[in-house]
Amino acid sequence: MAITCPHCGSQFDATLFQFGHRVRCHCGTEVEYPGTDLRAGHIVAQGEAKEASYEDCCIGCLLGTACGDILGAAVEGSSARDIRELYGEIRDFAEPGRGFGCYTDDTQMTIALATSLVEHGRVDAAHVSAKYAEFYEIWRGYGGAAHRVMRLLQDGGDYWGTGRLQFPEGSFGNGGAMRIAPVGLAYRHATDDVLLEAVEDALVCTHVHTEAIDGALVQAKAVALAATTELNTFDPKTFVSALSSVCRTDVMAMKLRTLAEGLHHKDEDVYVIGRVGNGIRASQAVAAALWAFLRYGKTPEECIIRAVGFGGDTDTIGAMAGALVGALHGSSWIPARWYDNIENGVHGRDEILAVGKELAAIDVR
Ligand code: R7I
Ligand code: MG
Ligand code: MG
Repeated sequence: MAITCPHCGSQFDATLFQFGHRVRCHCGTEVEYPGTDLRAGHIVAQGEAKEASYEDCCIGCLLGTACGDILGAAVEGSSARDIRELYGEIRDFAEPGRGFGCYTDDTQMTIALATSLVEHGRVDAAHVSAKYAEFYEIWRGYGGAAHRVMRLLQDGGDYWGTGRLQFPEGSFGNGGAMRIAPVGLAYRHATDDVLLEAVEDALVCTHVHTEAIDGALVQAKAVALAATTELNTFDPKTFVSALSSVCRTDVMAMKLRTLAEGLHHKDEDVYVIGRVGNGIRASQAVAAALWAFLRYGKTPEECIIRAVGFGGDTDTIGAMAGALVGALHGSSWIPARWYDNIENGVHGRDEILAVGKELAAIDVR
């Protein structure tokens, strides 16, 4: 798309609007990003039930990931209390240093995985590992071990070995779960065993620890269920009990039990998050994102805002909660103040939309 400078008439490629909604023309004029007409008239009020097409669920899932990631990135590592005292609620994107509207590793790896699925038709460990390395940008805020792994993969390292470089049993970090949503979409009709194998292959170059795999498996299954659930039949209690049957570790099973009890007793967020955690461990961040979804999934924008408000690994919890509400609701709920400000350069918003569309055609069983 070309954008015209209102002062001198020069034309810009829209990809120049990578980090914000303004660009400076050579004549000195600040040219505003005009937004997009793709979504004109599609903003739906919070809580308004609207069935989305499956294609829109895929787009919503990827864009929801980006929105949660960008919203949470400004306060990653802050406690819920600090967020509350300093900001009240985080409802708008902020400038975290990387650039306004700029996503982090969570979204970057999610788009890489989605792209690999679209190109290969299913998860292929070699293909997807190479794709992560191709998309990798050092300044996106990757976890400690990821940098070394990505550099080794870029230099032709063996993806079967890189997952144990830092820790002998592999990383229990949430870097697998944070990016797994596209697998849930593409394998929505697969058996749990087929889904598990896909999750393991999508994670093998970075996360081989059983907790990291189990967290990602639960998140993938949750996305698959959300994307195939009719909005008006979404029932949090049924949803969490369906997840209990796929998890394979005691730690994840216990967290899911805590969520089910929390729903049953109508527990406060602070109590539930205090029990399941909000940290970098896969089981913690997955449980926290799921709690946001179970508790606030009917109101998607609110769900992401609450997820970020839980504190801790806020970009990741926000990204995973965003993937879940997007899979359930599609994309029409995304407020313009978020949508218009998602970075839109290389691998940016327009590309996310296009990949989401293509992902919808994949149905591995
Ligand atoms: O899991 P990973 O990709 O990190 C994802 C996080 C998200 O919050 C992103 O938003 C980004 O900020 O990073 O990265 P890893 O390096 O695999 O794991 C992250 C961290 O978890 C490590 O740097 C360790 O501090 C910790 N960790 C472990 N510590 C001790 N023993 C992971 N596994 C272990 C372990 O086995
Ligand atoms: Mg991140
Ligand atoms: Mg994070």
